[in-house]
Amino acid sequence: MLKLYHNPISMNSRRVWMVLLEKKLEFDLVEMQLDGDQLQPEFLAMNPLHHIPVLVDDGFNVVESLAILDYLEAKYPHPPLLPTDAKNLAVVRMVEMVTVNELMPAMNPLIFQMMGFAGGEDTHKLEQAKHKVAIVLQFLENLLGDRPYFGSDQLTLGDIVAASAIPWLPNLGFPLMDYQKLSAWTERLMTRPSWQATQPTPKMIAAFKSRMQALTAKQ
Ligand SMILES: N[C@@H](CCC(=O)N[C@@H](CS)C(=O)NCC(=O)O)C(=O)O
Repeated sequence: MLKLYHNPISMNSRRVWMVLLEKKLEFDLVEMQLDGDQLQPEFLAMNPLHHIPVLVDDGFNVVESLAILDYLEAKYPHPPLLPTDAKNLAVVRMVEMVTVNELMPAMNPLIFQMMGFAGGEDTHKLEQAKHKVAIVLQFLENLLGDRPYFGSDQLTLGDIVAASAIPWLPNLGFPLMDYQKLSAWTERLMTRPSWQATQPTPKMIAAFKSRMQALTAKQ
């Protein structure tokens, strides 16, 4: 049985969880609190970098969310979540990489500010972050074009990776109405059972927020 070590608030874990659901695989979820449990020897033995998500498949440990998605796609190819055409595949990979390498790091200071974590009040950093988010959103809007999903008429890994981040943006001061295609795409994603089943509740967000406030205040 597949086992996913995750936390329900983690965007990096959520994309793996969504793919498991989209592929209708059977799996167990192990919820990590990230309050130090990720530093325990049993967890470090699976991932010495102490990050979730970790997927365990029959004794094989896979770390790094994008590597996990590729593993799942290769091992469980139905339904396919990667296009084969060169340009469409490039679009999917661009969305994955730009989300993880550009958008999410830019969202971090905004999340820190929203959550009231220590260090979330650096105005210069916040302005830079907002500028970067706006550039990424316009880039993704153009990349989506008139198709329902990134690089495809069907859901792809690109959509799932972007979906783990973009729907948070209205809470961070980026209403998506300036990006009409992305806004319609977000609505489309939100109707999917895999999105709905993995959406953290306000109670989970509040619990995570107070845990992190306590942790960041200690540092
Ligand atoms: N590049 C990694 C990032 C994973 C990551 O940053 N996970 C965070 C939660 S979202 C984590 O485990 N933080 C706890 C820690 O690093 O100790 C991936 O995509 O899987």
